[in-house]
Amino acid sequence: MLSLFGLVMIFASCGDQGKGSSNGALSSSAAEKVYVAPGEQDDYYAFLSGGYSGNLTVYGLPSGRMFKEIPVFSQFPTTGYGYSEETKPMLNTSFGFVPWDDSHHPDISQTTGELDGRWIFINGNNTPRIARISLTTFETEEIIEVPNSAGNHSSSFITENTEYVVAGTRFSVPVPQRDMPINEYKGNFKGALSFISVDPEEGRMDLKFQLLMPGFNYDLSHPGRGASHGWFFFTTYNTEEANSLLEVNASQNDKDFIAAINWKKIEEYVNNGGGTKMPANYAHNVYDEHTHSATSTMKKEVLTVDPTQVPGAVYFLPTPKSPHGCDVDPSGEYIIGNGKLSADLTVHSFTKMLAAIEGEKFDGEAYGIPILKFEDVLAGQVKSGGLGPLHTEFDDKGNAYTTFFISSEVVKWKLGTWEVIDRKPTYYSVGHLMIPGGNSRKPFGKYVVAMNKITKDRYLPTGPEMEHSAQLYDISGEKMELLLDFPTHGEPHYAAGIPAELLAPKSRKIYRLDENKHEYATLTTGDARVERNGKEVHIYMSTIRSHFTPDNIEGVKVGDKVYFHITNHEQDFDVPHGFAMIGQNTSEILIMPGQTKTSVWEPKAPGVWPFYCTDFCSALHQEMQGYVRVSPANSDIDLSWSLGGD
Ligand code: K7E
Ligand code: CUA
Repeated sequence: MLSLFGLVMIFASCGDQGKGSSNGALSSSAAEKVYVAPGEQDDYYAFLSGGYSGNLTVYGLPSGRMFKEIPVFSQFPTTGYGYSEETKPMLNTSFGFVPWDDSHHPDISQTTGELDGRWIFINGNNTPRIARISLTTFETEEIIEVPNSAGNHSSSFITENTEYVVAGTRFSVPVPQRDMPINEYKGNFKGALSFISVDPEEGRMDLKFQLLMPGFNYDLSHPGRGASHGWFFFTTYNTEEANSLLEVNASQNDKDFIAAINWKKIEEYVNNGGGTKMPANYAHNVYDEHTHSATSTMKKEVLTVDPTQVPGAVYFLPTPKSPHGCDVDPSGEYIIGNGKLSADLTVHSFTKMLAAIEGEKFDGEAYGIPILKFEDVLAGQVKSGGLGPLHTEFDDKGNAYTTFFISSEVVKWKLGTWEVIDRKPTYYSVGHLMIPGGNSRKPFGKYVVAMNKITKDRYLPTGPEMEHSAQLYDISGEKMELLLDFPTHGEPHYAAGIPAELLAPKSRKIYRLDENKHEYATLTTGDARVERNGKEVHIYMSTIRSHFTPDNIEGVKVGDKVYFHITNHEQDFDVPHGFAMIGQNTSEILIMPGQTKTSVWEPKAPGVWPFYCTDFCSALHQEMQGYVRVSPANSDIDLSWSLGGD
């Protein structure tokens, strides 16, 4: 407690934060602002990345209540995602089945720069992947692997009409991968920035081209918007190209760069036949809502672009002190570099950048890419008084909000005048922050959520590790007001928020049974049956409150591979059934109304083995059970099945 107290004192001493503010939601007015009475609903959805959980969690604002965890890159026994036969292909990669990832940055699809609420994208950092999640079903519909990338961190940000979801590499690596000495990194490794096109109707992703940049670390990125639509901005660090002890060796240069990429120019170049096709091997996994099944296809080629071959497409903007966040304001004019080793924020001007390019006023080049002069592109500097700026978001009134990890605070400042308006402490050590629509032309400036890295004394202790803590501030007034703490799951890095009225009315209630195109669907109970195909046994099973059809099965043998293909005949909202078999080397599955899912079981020993429904679906849920008789491998008992003695 003592050291923590010391920490708080340090935070408080480096600014005027905390002055006159209530420390927490102690006042009744703060309580009223977050109170969502029983039966009432929240105003906003907030989607928080799950970090090392690999998933995405859904919260309501202002209550801070968690509604759902959407499995994305990680197996999830709660629904059977990544365990059911239908969803296993979603986690296929060029490295084989990878049932985990580290997800950082969700971003909601946009039309003309405004949230359209169709999909949300999120990156897998560790085994580079981008996922697309439907915001009607809240299911992961597609995952594309990103070749030639490593630590897919400056991802998954979208352009203002969702033309592209962009995925930049954190680590530069040999491209193509090869066996070479690590200390020959400098000048030889490449940083791939991938532009993945998104089909405007279906949302299908396709890796359109990959820009092979110098071997820096590409940390974060954001799209231009409005006048700067057509450009994309990436922060870099380790422009030193150090390969060891980066905490020292990558902090040598006074300035790293923001890379400004004119993707429209490169798109035109590749549409006219530019670029080099390179052999590759990466997975493209697609889940179909009608077959309720995923397929995985290995892609064998990627179109690469050498930036020096497209004059006028790529420039470097010098940016101090190993910048982390790279944020663009709602107008598209200002590009903010959050130099994490600095106290001040650097704001670049898009208009000045264009003028400097026009005037060809360069300050040398790096690997053939022109470097603009710092003074020529600088719009202003925010003398923040804080330490360790990481990320900036925007409201709809011309204000920006920046998080400071070291001084543990959110600082509100004015775009254009760069003056600091307000600052409030966070508890403790904030990473990203999120304003609904804060990465679009149209932010909804009512709340900001700060996502903190360290929790300490904010909650009852739960052993050595605490869930991370988020904090909700009201930003509708001149001064920010801390309203609420709430725990999060995994490690939320970034988040995306959207008004509830844009999503709630179109949320899917059921899957229609008459649209079920699953290969093994059992559409009527009369279709329920068991078939043998060599050592494979396929059980076509249906469910309705409160039984399985069939529920007694005989003739299965040790050494068989048994597939339970279960179709849920319910057509009511929120009535899934579950399925679990004793000793199964996988998880239970939850089958949504109208859906078919498959669970595999390889019986190990003769006996009579029970299965049951895992989801409390009716008063007689506990009666929802059945048996499979398993006979020795050499038995000659025929397959038979029944329900209620029929
Ligand atoms: Cu700052 Cu991965 Cu966006 Cu975490 S990153 S905080
Ligand atoms: Cu079906 Cu419980």
